Amino acid sequence: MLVRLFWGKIVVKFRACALFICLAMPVVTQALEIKSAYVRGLPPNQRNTAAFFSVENSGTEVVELQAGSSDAAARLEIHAHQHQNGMMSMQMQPSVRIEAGQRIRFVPGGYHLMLIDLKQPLIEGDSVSFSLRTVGGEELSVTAPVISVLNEASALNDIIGKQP
Ligand SMILES: [Cu+2]
Repeated sequence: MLVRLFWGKIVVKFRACALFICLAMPVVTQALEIKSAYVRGLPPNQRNTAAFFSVENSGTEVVELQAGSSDAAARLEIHAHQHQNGMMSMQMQPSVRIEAGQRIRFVPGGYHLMLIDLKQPLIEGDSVSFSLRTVGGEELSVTAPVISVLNEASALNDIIGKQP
């Protein structure tokens, strides 16, 4: 697994099988790219928060993305927002399916990665590491800045606004 780290941007590429054990088969390379990740900073009495980012599958196969873990929180869950009977609620998703070539945005009101039972308050300027997994067993490590909910407009715009 090859991990390249840029400013706030993680690229993880992995090969489905090693060359030497499958010379007779095409080498399948899958790639997930996580961009513009940030973690929402909330007042210190809040025990939970969320991480937002965009994730693109530039590979040729479907990837099922799952929550991993973080040193900053007791556990991580992927949630979706749902409207039901005029109420908005969050529902845990065991995984999120990302088709080949598809980009999914984790944004407020949509999919988001919940950091549940924070070990300490997250303050703007901190950075938080967390992981995501694929059903195939690959792990993606992400380090994201904490941005206060009061200042998140431009970070959110990076996820929503500037990408095709
Ligand atoms: Cu949630």
